[in-house]
Amino acid sequence: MKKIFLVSITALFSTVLMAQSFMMNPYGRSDAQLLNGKWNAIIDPYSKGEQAKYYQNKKPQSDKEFFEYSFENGLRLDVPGDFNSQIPELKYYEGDIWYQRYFLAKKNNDKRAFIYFAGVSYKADVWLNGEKVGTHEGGFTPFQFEVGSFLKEGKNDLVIRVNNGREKDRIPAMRFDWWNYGGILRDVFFIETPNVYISDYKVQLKKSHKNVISGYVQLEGATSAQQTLLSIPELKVKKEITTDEKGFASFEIKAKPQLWSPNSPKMYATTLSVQNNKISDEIGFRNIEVKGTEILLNGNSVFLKGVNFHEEIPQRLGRAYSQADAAMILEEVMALGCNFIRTAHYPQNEHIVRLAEKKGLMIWEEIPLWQGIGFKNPVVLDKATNMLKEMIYRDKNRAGIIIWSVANETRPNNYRDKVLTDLINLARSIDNTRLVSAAFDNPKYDPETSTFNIKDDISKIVDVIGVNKYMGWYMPWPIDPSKVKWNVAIDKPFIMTEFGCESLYGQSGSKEEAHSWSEDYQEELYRKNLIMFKNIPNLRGTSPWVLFDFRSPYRNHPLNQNGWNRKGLVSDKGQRKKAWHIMKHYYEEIDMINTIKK
Ligand code: GCB
Repeated sequence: MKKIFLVSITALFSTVLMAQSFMMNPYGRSDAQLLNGKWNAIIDPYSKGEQAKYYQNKKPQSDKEFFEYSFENGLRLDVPGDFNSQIPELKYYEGDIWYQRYFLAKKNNDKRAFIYFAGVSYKADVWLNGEKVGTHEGGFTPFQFEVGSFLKEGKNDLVIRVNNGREKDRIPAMRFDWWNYGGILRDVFFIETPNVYISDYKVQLKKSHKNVISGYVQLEGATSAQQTLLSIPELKVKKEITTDEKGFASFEIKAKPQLWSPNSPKMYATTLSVQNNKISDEIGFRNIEVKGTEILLNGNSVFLKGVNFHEEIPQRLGRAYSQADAAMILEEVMALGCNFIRTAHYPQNEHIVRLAEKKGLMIWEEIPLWQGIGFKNPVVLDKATNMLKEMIYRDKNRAGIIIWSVANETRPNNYRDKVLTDLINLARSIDNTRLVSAAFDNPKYDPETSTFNIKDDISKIVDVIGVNKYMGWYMPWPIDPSKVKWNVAIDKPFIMTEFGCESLYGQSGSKEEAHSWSEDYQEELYRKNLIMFKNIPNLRGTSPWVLFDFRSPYRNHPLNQNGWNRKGLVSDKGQRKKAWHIMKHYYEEIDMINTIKK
């Protein structure tokens, strides 16, 4: 039997605890009941519903009464799922949609009750039995409301107004290159817990250690010390943790887990329990660090063989929301030979993140601070802060996540620099076990030296730099690709987080003419970029833009785009383009070189 002993459960743990806006891991709670299915819906383009009190869901009670709305016998929408792709009339709809459903519950004073939403885009107002229970802004992270005091014995009436409009102080803001589907995008749960329950926990390897599991547990509702049991049977960990009167305890435990890595994505069944509340998870243990220009996974240098994708199933036209959707996307990722994904441009659903981790994919996760953000407006910092906290809060137990990214292609100025600096510091203060990054499109080419350089203070404070550069597309090749040099963040790891070009599946044309929109041009562009990559001394990863063609009202060429971004390596119908094979071969070569090095 392995000898496991407790190092300390005192305040060794320095992580800043965040204000809790939702409980960890509804998928691992036996007391969580899904409220998925068909919901009634009302389309409300003039936002009339609040004034007309749709949330009261009234029906005429007398001869004189009538209401100019009804949730019955009208539109029915699937939850989870975006509303835009469910009926043709909603294809480009931006505005309010009201959702309603009933669910059965028991009034029980020994229990606490919550409605938990895994993701609603973009803003949600929630009423239960005619009473407002709360509001949440931000389309890609979970939130919950405690509803015990609103609950009725028997039939309960749940109403949600969802608004997916674009506004200047929203994130993302007015214009961006994807279709931002609206609706109750992800799972909805009704969760009943005991009065004292586990709201949050972190169980990960201690930074730079291979045999110390460290973390914390946070109970809700505790007013006195409690015994919480952390159990990882395969590691013979069975640890009693005593929480303080605020329900908190940090811990460190000696253990020798087999480390998680792409070649061996080992996960351990883990449970936490207090009194009659229990939560199960599967947890991997790994270290991720930067040393000079190397990214070290468990002390070994890794090259990130990546790809970007949106949370979208192009063949079905709509947001990805299920385990089956995650399997479809990630099967295509694995086929390309990847060990890394960038979940562009926002936290994608937990099914994707969890399955990616199981498949051994390292993950770059980011918040949707995408160009054109209203950095001047102080509320934007508050909103971004909240999104970053919620993202890290949700995924801090995922060994697969190695990088938190705070922004994509934002331009330097004092307002933006202040916001990004605050976010980077925040990410580090919440979680010191991962790397912090951002994607930059502003390295500039100097024709005199044939070299790319960057002038951006934010590039100096990230752990790893991500660069999006569309050589051969938005920027014509200034000279032969083999002669283009890079001198960008030369002291740290560099990931080419985006490169690529448009091409319509099946279209043949000149490999030298961008306007051929052909697979041939795309294939040649990939070849040339891979040649140029040899001149990036600190290159530690690549992530082409993008795995699948995706929907985007930004893209209006009538023949070749028609509302689609065509930079996919795979078409919207799932067919692989010629450039896919170039990338696949590149990743195979990297594997071969690594095998020889060993
Ligand atoms: C970018 C953006 C990405 C776009 C892409 C493009 O730089 O980060 O969101 O979709 O370029 O296709 O232009």
